[in-house]
Amino acid sequence: MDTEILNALHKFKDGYISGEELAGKLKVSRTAIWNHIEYLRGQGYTIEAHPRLGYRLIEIPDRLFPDEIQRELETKLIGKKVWVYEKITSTNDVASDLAIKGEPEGGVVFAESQAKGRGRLGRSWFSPKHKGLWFSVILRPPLQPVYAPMITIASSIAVAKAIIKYTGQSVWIKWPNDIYTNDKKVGGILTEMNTELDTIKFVILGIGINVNLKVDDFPEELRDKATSISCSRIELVKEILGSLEFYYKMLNEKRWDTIISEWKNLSLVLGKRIKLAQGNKKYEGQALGIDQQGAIILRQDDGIIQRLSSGDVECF
Ligand code: BTX
Repeated sequence: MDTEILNALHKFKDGYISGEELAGKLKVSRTAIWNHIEYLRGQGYTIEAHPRLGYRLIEIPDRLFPDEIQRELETKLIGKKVWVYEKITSTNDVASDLAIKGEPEGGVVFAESQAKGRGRLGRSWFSPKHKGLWFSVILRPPLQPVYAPMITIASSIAVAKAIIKYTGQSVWIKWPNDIYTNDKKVGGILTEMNTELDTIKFVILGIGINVNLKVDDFPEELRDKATSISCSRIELVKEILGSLEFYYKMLNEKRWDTIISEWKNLSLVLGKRIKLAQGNKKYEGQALGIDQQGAIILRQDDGIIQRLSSGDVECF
């Protein structure tokens, strides 16, 4: 019922819809409509009630309500089913449990905050309440596990492009999984995979983007290196889900050349001198590009070409 009332309010957003019309459409009393309007107001919706004209939706709250995420969402797969939690450990864990239970691909788990949001190698990911997009997508790509790093690459392009399109800001990808703007990290991707023999059973694509955080909201140790974008989370997430679907299709069609060339246009490291750390191992040289399995190609000063599939990069 609340969904139907919301749909009607959205439809008549530029004008009013009378209580009588709403009651007629939904076959309930005007008092019932009023009660639902009050409930929606309690949820944070600003709804004007005019004695003669009826109701008008003024503003939606900054909350990741499934109704708002899915409204006019132009995807066929990603986000057709969503779960939204106020607080959970990590969206990757919850999405993984769902995938193990057989949930098909395309489902997305969102959290308004994460108690144990994580990055690569067990690092923690700061995920404060209502100040970002913390979500995980269940995917079942028909690819061999060696191509899994390409899922991170394609998704980083999808996220970067969606942010550029929606905010107009310059956004870059720092290989392999970070999203940068203004020389600081604004988001990251954590791709976790469950395999069987030589096939991927499922992938959990975890995405974290800082939205509407102020400098002081970050813990001290992140202030110099992290940043945030300011925009409507709901609108941005719809843009991202659409973009993810587009690049996921490209990935499943193995259009590696297109993915690599799009990555090059957005890369923060391409052509630069970089230091790459892989645990205790350190490499240094010029980043020449990535290959079809998402590995970075590095030319060392001694001329040796290294192909590295993971690591932390520092640019000069
Ligand atoms: P990463 O290993 O590349 O980066 C982790 C590092 O980033 C941390 O050690 C810290 O220095 C820094 N950092 C932590 N939180 C933030 C933040 N909010 N903004 C900027 N820098 C930060 C990056 O891993 C992958 C992150 C994926 C996060 C998503 S959120 C939804 C999903 N669930 C989950 O638990 N993780 C993913």
